[in-house]
Amino acid sequence: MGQTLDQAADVLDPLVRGLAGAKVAVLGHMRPDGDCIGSQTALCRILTALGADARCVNRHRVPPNLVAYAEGVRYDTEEGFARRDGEVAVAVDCADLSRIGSHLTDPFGDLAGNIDHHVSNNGFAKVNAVVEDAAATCHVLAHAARAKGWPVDAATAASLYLGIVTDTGSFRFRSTSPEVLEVAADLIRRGASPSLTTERVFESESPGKFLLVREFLAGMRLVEDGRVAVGEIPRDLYARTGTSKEDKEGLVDFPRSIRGVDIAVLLEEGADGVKGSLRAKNPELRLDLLAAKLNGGGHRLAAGFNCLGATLAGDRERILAAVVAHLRERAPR
Ligand SMILES: [Mn+2]
Repeated sequence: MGQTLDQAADVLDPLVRGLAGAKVAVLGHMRPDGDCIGSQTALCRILTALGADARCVNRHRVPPNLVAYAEGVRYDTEEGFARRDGEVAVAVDCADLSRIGSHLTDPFGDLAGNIDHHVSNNGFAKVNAVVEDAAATCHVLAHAARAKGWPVDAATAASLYLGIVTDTGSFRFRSTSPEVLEVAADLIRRGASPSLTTERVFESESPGKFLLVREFLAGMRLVEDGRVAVGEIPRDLYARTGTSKEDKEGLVDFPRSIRGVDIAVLLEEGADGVKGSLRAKNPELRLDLLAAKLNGGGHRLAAGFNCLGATLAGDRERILAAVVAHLRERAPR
């Protein structure tokens, strides 16, 4: 799957306009991030403005620092979820159906749409708009909105801007192209606020987050001659610091930011296993392929995996060995 932004807009325009009058569930991935919430709420508003009866549905709630972006939009979680009569579903920012959860996807059968930018997306819906080169799913949507004249009010612009800011690391990552900045400029003209976004998203941390970061940094270590940096979230850390999984956002940037580190690894231990986040600066390292070896997927520079039944004590060395072997294979020194 690989479309350009223009091709995606051409495919999306008849889908989005064709949903006027229909009941639509805009599905996002579990544990939603800024791009997921941004694209869910933006598409929901656009569909509503075009005459659809749309709502957002996600396994998990809106993270507290992103609640403002869902204001005025119906957002339902898995609890008590039921498909409405005749309702169709469109997925945003989901590499595959498992990221949404079968409880939410099964009632729909085939999904009507799939809007995404993950390189591993296999095109699971009837209409697929997957732009691997896009900086964010919100980038795909913002480009289509501009190209096709979809209604974008200030709240929609703020949501689209949110996804672009978070997925580009505040316009720092490789995906930050002139085109991304032009789309972002257009969203600011339509009412998105860079300073308000920063304040809401990056400067609204809980006091517990500070304790979490302190412990996370204390446990960080370098392996493979400093080419791999690893940080861990042991099973009891959230409880000890009064935080939750939602506070994990941004932690992986610490190992990523060290000079000489090729691959940053965040290992999070939960009741059902160890989840991993991978980050790199060189796309040749193909973290999507590394994650696939560990039951995961994602992008070349940012990927994740899930080792079911694993523990940090029992499996960290095995996981790190896989990371190191991949690094040596892709970029020997
Ligand atoms: Mn995304």
